[in-house]
Amino acid sequence: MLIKQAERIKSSEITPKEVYMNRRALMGAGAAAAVGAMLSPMSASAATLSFAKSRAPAPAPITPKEYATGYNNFYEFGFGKEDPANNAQGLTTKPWSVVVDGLVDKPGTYGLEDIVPNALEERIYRLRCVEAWSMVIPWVGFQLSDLLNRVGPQSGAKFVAFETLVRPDEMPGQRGLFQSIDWPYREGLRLDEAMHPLTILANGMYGEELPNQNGAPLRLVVPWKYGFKSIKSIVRITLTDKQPPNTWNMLLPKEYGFYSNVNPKVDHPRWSQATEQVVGGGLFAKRQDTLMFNGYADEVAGLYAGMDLVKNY
Ligand SMILES: Nc1nc2c(c(=O)[nH]1)N[C@H]1C(S)=C(S)[C@@H](COP(=O)(O)O)O[C@H]1N2
Ligand SMILES: [Mo]
Repeated sequence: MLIKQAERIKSSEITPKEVYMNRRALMGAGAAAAVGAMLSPMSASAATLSFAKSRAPAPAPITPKEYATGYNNFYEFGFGKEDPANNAQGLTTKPWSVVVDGLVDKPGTYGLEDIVPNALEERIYRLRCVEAWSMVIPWVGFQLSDLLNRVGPQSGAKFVAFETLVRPDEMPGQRGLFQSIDWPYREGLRLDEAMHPLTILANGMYGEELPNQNGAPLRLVVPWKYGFKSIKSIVRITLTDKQPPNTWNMLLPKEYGFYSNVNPKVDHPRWSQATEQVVGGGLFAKRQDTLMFNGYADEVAGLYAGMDLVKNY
């Protein structure tokens, strides 16, 4: 695994710490509304989001922003870790709409402004990639349950399926003759996982609008599951009675399951999942132990009571 080295990051990519801290202090002082109602199609690119402080447990330290925005997986923009930051800048994210369909009372094509509520929250979550690296990211967003409750899941709905944009002209990873991935990138959750209060849709991070390489303008974040469950740049959300297909399971079913809960005791067939490399922790940072459900066992273990987590990997 390659870790981006500090000297290779342009200083222009880095938000000076005082600016970031001042902005946070401003928010804390209740000035959030004055900072602006962001994310409207008209908002400036450097918009700041307004949000409430998280009450969720905050793991520390937060990954430096230049790593979280410079070392990414977003295969629509290429397989390399720096490809998304290099290739996603031209993605059109405004306007943006999301199709909500399937077993819901209020299906439709919703503009992003109708999906994102006025009240946003900051959630500082661990992100554990199945490739055994991790970060700690301050997301800005809202509970997926908030949206699902607004559209009204019908009684037969048991799963939620998600799809990413397909746009080969702006997504170079979707071009070319030899495509192993059957686009769109797809993911899914059981309805109770989707309704869990830790499951969010994020439209920002580090107090700002979500960068394209991190899944702008709207991505899922499910902190107790491997990172690939947290699907980016969502254009479709479908309530269904059947377990939906998910991209990595379609590609390599023996290696990647539907559940993909972080589990240090269930190794990937080709590597151990017992430990992880902290990205941005310094070149000589020791690997740290991976925690069951990525440290969120108190909150989510109950969802899997009685399930065999070796079979349901
Ligand atoms: N559409 C889409 N979503 C995706 C991916 C992808 O390739 N395409 N990669 C996943 C993987 S493997 C990880 S680890 C996370 C990385 O999120 P980040 O780049 O914001 O850290 O996004 C996930 N969501
Ligand atoms: Mo990942």
